[in-house]
Amino acid sequence: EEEKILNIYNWSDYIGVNTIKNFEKETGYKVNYDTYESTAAAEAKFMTGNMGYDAVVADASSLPHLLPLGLFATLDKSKIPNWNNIDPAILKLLEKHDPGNRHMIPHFRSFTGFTYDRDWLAKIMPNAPIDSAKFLFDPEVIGKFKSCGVSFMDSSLDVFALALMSAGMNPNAKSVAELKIAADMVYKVRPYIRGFDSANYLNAIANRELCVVMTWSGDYAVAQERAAKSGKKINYGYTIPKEGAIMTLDGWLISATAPNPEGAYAFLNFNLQGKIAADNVNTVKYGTTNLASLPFIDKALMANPAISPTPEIVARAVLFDDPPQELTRIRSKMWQRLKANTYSPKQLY
Ligand code: N2P
Repeated sequence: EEEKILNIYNWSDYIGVNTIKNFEKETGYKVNYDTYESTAAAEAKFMTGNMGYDAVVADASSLPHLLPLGLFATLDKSKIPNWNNIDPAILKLLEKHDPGNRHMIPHFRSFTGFTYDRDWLAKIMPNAPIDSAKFLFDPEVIGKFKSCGVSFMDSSLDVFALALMSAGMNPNAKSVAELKIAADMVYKVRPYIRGFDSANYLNAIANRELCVVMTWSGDYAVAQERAAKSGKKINYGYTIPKEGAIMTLDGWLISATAPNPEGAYAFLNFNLQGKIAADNVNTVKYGTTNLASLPFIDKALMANPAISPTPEIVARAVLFDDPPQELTRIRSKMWQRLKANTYSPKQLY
């Protein structure tokens, strides 16, 4: 008998500890599982065309520019009977990026914000504006945390959006001039930022290497759990800024060149079972997109507004627009320069 192989590509730390093992046990598939640590890295892989994966996870807001490239299959929903478990409110939001919900199966929902060490905060600046995105972009404030360690996500989309939001502007930059405002704001606090990373921080926080970390919701709860497991008592807080809540939806796509599309359907339908979707949430601690998962999610996560957002947070949530390619190109250039410390506010980038 031929070996059944399935090739998956997902964000790092973005699935239940036992999900893949359970799928292999139940179906006899052998899963090759690869991970990535930034949307830019994932998109570069997608663009190679024949990437060799069957199912991948992507940021839904990238779909308007990815779908026209024909890289992903139109879903055959007759092969996804558990589709009905998906939260219809999430599907409705997702239609902004994938009209008719024809390509993407939602995985998690997250918010962009920051994690902070409450004890450091109390020592360094007890009256810090901790509920505001200004905390990250006011040099007078964030500068005080330089020595205990500040990191920003390696995601220009998220960082620029938070910067604009903190200035009371629309987080979706609509022009080069708005991008420039955001880039200049990052430039002003650049001396206080130790690194740009969206993956290693889970361990760095738990090791007390950082005290203010731009993260997605849920990550702080994972870091806290890791710290506790290694016997450290760290008291973390998480802020979804009061100025607005940037919400990201991530979901599964089937590659148009999948070596094994049947395997992809089998896995994605498996992943939509309430119990499995809850296992994913209980490990990753991001917001669920699956109604059937609700009864199986840890109570503490259900009660945590960073993970299970209140109606008030959802009401002020903003989704990313897919910016025109030219703006994305300029934003990436600015970002490279900001990271490399070669950005100059006197030039465009
Ligand atoms: C997983 C990061 C998920 C990205 N570690 C949130 N959009």
